[in-house]
Amino acid sequence: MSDEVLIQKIIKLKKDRDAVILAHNYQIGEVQDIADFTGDSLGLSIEASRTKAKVIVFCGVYFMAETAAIICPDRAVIIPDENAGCPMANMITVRQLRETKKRYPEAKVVCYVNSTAAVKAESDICCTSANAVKVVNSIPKDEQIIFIPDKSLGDFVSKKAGRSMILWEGYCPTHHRILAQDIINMKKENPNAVVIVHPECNADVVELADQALSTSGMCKFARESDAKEFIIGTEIGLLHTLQKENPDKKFYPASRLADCPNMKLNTLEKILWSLEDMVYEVTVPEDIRVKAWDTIDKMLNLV
Ligand code: CIZ
Ligand code: SF4
Repeated sequence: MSDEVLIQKIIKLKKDRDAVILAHNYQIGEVQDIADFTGDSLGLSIEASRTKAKVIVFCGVYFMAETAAIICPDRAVIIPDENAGCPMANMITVRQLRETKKRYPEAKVVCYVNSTAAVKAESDICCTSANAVKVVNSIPKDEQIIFIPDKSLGDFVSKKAGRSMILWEGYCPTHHRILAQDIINMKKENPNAVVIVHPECNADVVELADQALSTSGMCKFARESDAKEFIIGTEIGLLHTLQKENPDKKFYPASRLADCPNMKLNTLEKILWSLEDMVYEVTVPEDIRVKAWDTIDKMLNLV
């Protein structure tokens, strides 16, 4: 089936099913182009809660679809490929978190949105890469913080907020593929380009950048900046969004190896199949959903 036929079939079925398609900024271009909304994981879930559609097709990784299921309990949330997990989110289990909390009973747990619903339910407050510094600053200075699961974002926030935290040893394998030497080489080749990287990158990469921003922050920065060229240190799917939104500017990937295989599991064919068969439905048990919602809601009240 050609892409054109696939697209027409998806558009028709989307209407019949009363569905909305959400695509994360790291999805392949064709998937982003067919989506009703593109954005970061939290922005997409909030967008979903505002639409009246009965079905949410979440093109992203599993924790993102879970976040939509937590925020929109009255809709059916489906993910085109149920194997699209996030290795970083899976680097901490509920049992490990409970053990850690026992060792530091007074500490507050700040969990990055890249975490499972069950881990969110065991945490005090959620954060995204766009609001992590604000969330951490909202906790009184004399209180200890356990930051999970991303040690790189944790280290970045710890430096920005000027306080030490207990960091879980998780990381994003895709962002860690971007090396400091890549930034040095790219800067030499493109001396006029502004370097923007994601705080999930290693600290030595972040140190060489002009800006360290979330994906939504990168989109805003690129839109508002007078610069014409940018070196982008994040998952390469974002280049599609940036180029589409700023056709007169140039975007270079810091490393072409920053390609998340999990994000790339969703394809046009799988979107069509998921709408045909209403698979794979993502549900969160109600007791976990309520607790995880509370963790997310505390963040939303702050920002
Ligand atoms: O929250 C998201 O969508 C992620 C994983 C990254 C970002 O910076 O937007
Ligand atoms: Fe997880 Fe990294 Fe892939 Fe995002 S890019 S889904 S954090 S592995």
